[in-house]
Amino acid sequence: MLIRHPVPSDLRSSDITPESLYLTRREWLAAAGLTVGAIAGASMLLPLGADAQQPLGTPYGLQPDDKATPWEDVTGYNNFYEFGTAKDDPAVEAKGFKPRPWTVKVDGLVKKPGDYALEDFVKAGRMEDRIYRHRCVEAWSMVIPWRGIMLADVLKRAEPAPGAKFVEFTTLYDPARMPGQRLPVLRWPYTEGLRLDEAMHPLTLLATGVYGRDLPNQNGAPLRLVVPWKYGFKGIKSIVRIRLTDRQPGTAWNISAPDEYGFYSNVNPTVDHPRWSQAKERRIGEFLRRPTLMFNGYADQVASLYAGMDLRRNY
Ligand SMILES: Nc1nc2c(c(=O)[nH]1)N[C@H]1C(S)=C(S)[C@@H](COP(=O)(O)O)O[C@H]1N2
Ligand SMILES: [Mo]
Repeated sequence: MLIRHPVPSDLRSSDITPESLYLTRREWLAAAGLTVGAIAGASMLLPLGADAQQPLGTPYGLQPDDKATPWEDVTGYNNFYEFGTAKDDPAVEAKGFKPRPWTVKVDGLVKKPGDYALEDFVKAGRMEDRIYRHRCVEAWSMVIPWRGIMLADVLKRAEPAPGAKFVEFTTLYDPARMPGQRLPVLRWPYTEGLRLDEAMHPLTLLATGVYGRDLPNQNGAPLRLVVPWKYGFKGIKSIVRIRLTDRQPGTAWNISAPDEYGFYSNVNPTVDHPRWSQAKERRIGEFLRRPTLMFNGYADQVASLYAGMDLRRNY
């Protein structure tokens, strides 16, 4: 079963490569009797047994040898310091977290601020399944089938005021439910930020699910940001507030180590982290390291946002 999704107009279908979880690209093309052009925009398939196959979503910016990272890794190898600093902590420590009921506040420089129950909040946009590359600043990567809505739709509903230039996101602050917040590892609550044009970009998602299911707690239930051309820490989890501002907001990692983590944090293989190279990455589940791509492979879609900027200074 193949499904087709419409693609935002500024994403060319030639940028989208179909892949399958269980066949190589060549085998899959041969089996389907199709050429690359003919099936651009087709879905990846998740094999659920001999006769049950579920579409994973539309691939965005995937490379020919990219395969969706297995569910076990996507939901078992996480960064979520509110639930511990080891990669296998969040899956265990977040088990009892209750992500509902949940309220999201949209405020700051908007004409229509509001407090929304999650179910109403997501009505701003159309739910989509999209498969994105994910690159962590620690030089590992995954390919993740997200479910979510475009942040642009949420912002349009709020109607940004003329002075709005940035968007600040805030994670829930509740040390009783998020035990990691009792330790001073970061400034709590975790915050993140985007320039308004980055936030409005059609690739920028607010995800509510992964692999066609609601987000597991360890992945940022019930709502988290996904910005596929930036390092993973920009993808703030368990968001309770979205605030528009006229000034660049402080962000958790930039405040904790400004020389190591900048505001932009665009994936850039030519600008190393002070303590390690960013030229290569380890795809979780693979042995050999892969070269890292400029803007994580999304340069055609996003490089124009940074025209004329020195990306070495604005890291
Ligand atoms: N609130 C919050 N959001 C967060 C983090 C965190 O510690 N707290 N970790 C970030 C980092 S470093 C990464 S790589 C991604 C990991 O998302 P994943 O566990 O779903 O792969 O979440 C980001 N969002
Ligand atoms: Mo990360």
